Amino acid sequence: MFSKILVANRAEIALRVIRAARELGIKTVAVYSESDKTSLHAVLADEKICIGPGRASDSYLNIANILSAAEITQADAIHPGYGFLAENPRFAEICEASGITFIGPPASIIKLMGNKSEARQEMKKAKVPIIPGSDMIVDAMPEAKKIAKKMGYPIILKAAAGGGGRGMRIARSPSQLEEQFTMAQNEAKAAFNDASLYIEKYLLNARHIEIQVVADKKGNVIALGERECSIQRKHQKLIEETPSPFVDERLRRKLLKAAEDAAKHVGYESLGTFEFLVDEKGRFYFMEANTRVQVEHPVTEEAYGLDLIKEQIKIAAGEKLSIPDGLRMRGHTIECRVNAEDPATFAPSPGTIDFLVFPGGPGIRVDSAAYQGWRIPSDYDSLIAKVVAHAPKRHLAIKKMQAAIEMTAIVGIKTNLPLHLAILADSEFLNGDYDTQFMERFLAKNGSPQ
Ligand code: MV4
Repeated sequence: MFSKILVANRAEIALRVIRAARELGIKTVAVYSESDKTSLHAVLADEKICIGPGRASDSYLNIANILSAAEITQADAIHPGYGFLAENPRFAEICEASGITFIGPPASIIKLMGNKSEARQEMKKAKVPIIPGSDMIVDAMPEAKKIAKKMGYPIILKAAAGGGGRGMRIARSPSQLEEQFTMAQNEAKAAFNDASLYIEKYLLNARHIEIQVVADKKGNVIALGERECSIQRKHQKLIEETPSPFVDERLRRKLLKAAEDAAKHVGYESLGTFEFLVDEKGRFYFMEANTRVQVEHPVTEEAYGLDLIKEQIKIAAGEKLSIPDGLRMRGHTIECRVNAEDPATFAPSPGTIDFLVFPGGPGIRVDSAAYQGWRIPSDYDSLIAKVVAHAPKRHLAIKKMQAAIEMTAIVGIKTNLPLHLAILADSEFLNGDYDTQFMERFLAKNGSPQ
């Protein structure tokens, strides 16, 4: 087992990794930027080391600084968390070349899944259904039009180097495609330094459902239920739940089998998430695979009574998968992402937390690095807490979450707590009869609750 893990991340996920490492008896090193001097991850790790200025590209994205920190502190493994360098194959490769274990899949798998167009083709080979679309990168308009005409509109242009909804554009007609194509290419070039686009049929009224996979280095793979992730705004998830109100036992078996087949086909190792779109008829299609721990991993942890981060660390150290094969999820689990943002504009609302009370009690979990008196830096994303509720039934989990959100107090900054309360009271949400267009309809109906 490792003796010291460097956590190449910040805030709640850095704390989450530190907690798991402590339980395993492993020492931790926190890296922090100049704007994170008073952040909890820097305070609670066994050692800390400053890796540069607040701006992420100068600190949490600076590979040389992070590797120097690992060498100085003699860490034998690096946990990248999510975001930042978590899905950078070059970083994973350099870690391995320096004799430091990257806690995640091999660089080759990160690279394969990072190209969303190649990942699609690989899944096709594994006989996992993919959304109808182009077999390759589409570089020119005439070809794009030909493919779109054959599939029928609407279509969606996606950046091969993108993912998570970044660099997507919808076209509903040949003239819209004409308008969007070059813009999408330019955007992809600017955002990812790679203009490559692929095309898919745009599926309306679908659900975004993802499957958690855990795989060890010995070829053992287990798929751990679905997470319903259709409640998103601008491709940022707001609420996730399991089981999905839409997924019955038959569909679940098929989704789990597809994710397991996919993972086995590529020789997957570590934690991974396979994202699917599921249409009204229960037909499902692979969208993309994420080779990191997800923000919403606690939903699966509470449903199965597992610690996925401990599992991930043990797998990276070469241990055999220790999750029993027939493990079943229990009850219903919901997560609300609490963001420091202006409810009217959704703009980040950095500042000092003057007063803070988090909820508790049976079935409530809060993953957060926030504390009273903490000044939230403006350099990073606005996630400040994940509130997770677990109960025997969906309606009870919703009630528990409502009570938990009502009993949360965050003073000094603006948050999306009122938005969560409004969604939890929405009839479409309560029925469980929602899809990826939910937030659009919700905001058109209610405006933005404050
Ligand atoms: C789609 C789609 C419909 N058709 N692709 C968003 C996240 C990224 N992983 C892919 N996403 C989507 N891809 C096709 N071919 C719908 C989504 C999508 C979505 C779209 C609009 C508004 C909200 C959404 C929420 C989840 C997924």
